[in-house]
Amino acid sequence: MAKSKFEYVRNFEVDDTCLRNCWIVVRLDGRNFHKFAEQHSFTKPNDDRALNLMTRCAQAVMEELEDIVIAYGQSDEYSFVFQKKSNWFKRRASKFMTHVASQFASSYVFYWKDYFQDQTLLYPPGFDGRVILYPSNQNLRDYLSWRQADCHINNLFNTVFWNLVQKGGLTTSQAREIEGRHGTLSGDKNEILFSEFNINYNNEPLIHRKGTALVWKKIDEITTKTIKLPNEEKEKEIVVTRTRKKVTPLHCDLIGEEFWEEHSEILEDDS
Ligand code: DGT
Ligand code: MG
Ligand code: MG
Ligand code: MG
Repeated sequence: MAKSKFEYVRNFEVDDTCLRNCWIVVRLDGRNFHKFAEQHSFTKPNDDRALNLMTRCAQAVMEELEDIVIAYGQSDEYSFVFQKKSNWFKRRASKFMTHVASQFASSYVFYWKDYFQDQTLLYPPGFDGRVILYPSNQNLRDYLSWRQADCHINNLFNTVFWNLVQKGGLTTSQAREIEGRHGTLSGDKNEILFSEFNINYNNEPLIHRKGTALVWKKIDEITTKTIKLPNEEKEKEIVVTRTRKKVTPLHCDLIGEEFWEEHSEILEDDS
């Protein structure tokens, strides 16, 4: 086909191909969720409806898009890790970022009512996205460890803070003052929870302490099928086992070795 004289404008598009052999991570984060959580009456410090909705959206992203090997989420954020050999959309960063963000955001609205039966969605939420490339397995593990450590630090802080307010009857500024006095030492925060509220932090729900990792798990799907053999009169029932891959949520430690030994397939292709 003959080219129009306008065709040259295409040359203004820039190349944003992700470097080969690197893990491609897309992280989304809710836009102004401080306000969104207030307006939709999220429970403090953790709203399980909101956390489970985030995970439902991440599951949709993993199932709809190609090549995601693991996702990790906490608070209003989710990270998606694409295979280092992925050639999806010729590794164009903008394609990865925009497909993840739009699929996630539309899922958030689509599945809202399944998690918030008594709370209408008051306005359309938005999510920002970024792409980060990690050249080594260690870098990728450190990235996920960083996000999980962030989950832990924030959750410990928030658990102390909201116990001081909700059960201790302190004002938010008094609670902030006490947390400030104890600095960032987690031992001190554990101590406040135990001595003041008889809470052992280690018994708090794993989903709040560890966040949520989504991985592919092989499951055997057993069904029965009715077949008719050519030489036989009667139909026959046979059992068929099919192995399918299913997205599965886990609330476990990602920092130590155990997870990576148990799920060695995630990092396996290290060439
Ligand atoms: P941004 O990301 O710069 O647009 O601003 P925010 O407000 O989204 O800030 P961010 O992402 O650093 O912090 C997440 C906010 O979301 C934080 O203020 C608390 C809120 N949030 C997340 N999960 C929950 C929850 O389960 N319960 C409540 N009450 N709030 C939550
Ligand atoms: Mg942000
Ligand atoms: Mg946010
Ligand atoms: Mg956030």
